Amino acid sequence: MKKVLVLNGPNLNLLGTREPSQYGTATLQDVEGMCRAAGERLGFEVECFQSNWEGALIDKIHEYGRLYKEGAAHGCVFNPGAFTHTSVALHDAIKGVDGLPVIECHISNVHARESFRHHSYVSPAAAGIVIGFGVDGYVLALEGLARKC
Ligand code: CA2
Repeated sequence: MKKVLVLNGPNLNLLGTREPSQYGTATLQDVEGMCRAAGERLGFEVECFQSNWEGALIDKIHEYGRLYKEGAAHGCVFNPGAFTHTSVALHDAIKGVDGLPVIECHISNVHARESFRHHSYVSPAAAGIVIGFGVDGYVLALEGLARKC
């Protein structure tokens, strides 16, 4: 069974504990459970990883780039958190793994928020983008990846 990485960036470990009007009440553990259940339905083995460190996210993308080349991974659903708006390094990491489909996912509609959230360094490197569907967006992104088989 091919692997799919559900990757979450900075502060997403706080999901469900604060700002429920923006991000809802589901915790990261709830989201990861939803993703694993969707993976079972779609025929993927879902691995979940969250880090507040940019380099750890980059290392994980590189690992999945290697797995993708070996035919052992199908893609990645990635919520880069605030690094979305700052990180050329994440853009380069996704471009650098060459081929691994990365679906960028945001819980909130970033375009309806502050202007500094309107630009994404990740979007030009992403295979698809899911924005503003709350935590259901992770499942929608996994379904999108399944259709890219
Ligand atoms: O809407 C999204 O998914 C974001 O990626 C979330 C990031 C934000 O910086 C992006 O602009 C949009 C923030 C994640 C922080 O999550 C928290 C959740 C609960 C309490 C505090 C932070």
